[in-house]
Amino acid sequence: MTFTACITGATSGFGKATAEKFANQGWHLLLIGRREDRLEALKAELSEKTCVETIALDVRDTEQVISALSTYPTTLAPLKVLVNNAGLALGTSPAVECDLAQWHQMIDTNTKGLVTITHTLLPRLIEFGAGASIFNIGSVAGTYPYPGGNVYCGTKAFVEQFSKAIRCDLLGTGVRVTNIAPGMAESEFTLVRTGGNQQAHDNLYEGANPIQPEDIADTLWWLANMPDHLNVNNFEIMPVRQAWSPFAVHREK
Ligand code: NDP
Ligand code: 8X3
Repeated sequence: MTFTACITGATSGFGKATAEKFANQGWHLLLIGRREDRLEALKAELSEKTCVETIALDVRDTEQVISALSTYPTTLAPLKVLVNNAGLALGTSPAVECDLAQWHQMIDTNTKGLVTITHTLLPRLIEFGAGASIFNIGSVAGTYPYPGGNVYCGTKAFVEQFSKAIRCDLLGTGVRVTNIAPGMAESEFTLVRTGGNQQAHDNLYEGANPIQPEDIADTLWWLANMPDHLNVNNFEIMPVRQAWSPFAVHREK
């Protein structure tokens, strides 16, 4: 039997790698992102292997999300997996120096957008029943705060708690929910966060052997294929070369 995965943020990084992974395994895909040219290029690449539909939209646009997803493409198999991956960090400044518009964009994308997509597609996942999965891409930033993480950390804490809370509501439906919390991963994430600073990107990942998007795609594939009676609540994954620091202490002289 063929299934469909809906992946938000499919134009780059984790989302693109996950689309490729699931397509290689014969799944149908419903791909979402803002950059239409990239969606079309991915569709052209993957359509040789499977059935792909794309929707160019901004997950922050609630009306557009509801309208675009209100009719499910007839070409696609039943929806079994939703990967809520679209998200971003903007800036690394201390809170008082941050741009409020960037804070709002992170909240609107990482939390409000994720909630809108989930609310819109939830009836289809419940209809599928046992074995359906929602994979919410959180972050280690949702658990471990760091300087300059401010609102980004807050949005990812929301993703974790929302994931656990809707599990309570979905009890009895068979639908699974997992918060995936990756650490340092090499994608376009740092370029986006720094406004295109290639040097910052290179410096961050140099010598760190970071997570690659394909690692997350493999993880999601493994989770999607777990026996139906199991739910991984929280999946935290870091590069071996990344760990925690001691608490910072400000000492008065
Ligand atoms: P990328 O920047 O490579 O990918 C982000 C994706 O999100 C893009 O496809 C982008 O597409 C999409 N996106 C961003 N804003 C919107 C929007 N408003 N509407 C629709 N799509 C949007 O980064 P990653 O692959 O690394 O990030 C994927 C997720 O993983 C994010 O939620 C991120 O917070 C999380 N994460 C990343 C880590 C890392 O170190 N890289 C670690 C832990 C978590 P487009 O611009 O075309 O809309
Ligand atoms: C991305 C990982 O550590 O840059 O979510 O916040 S981190």
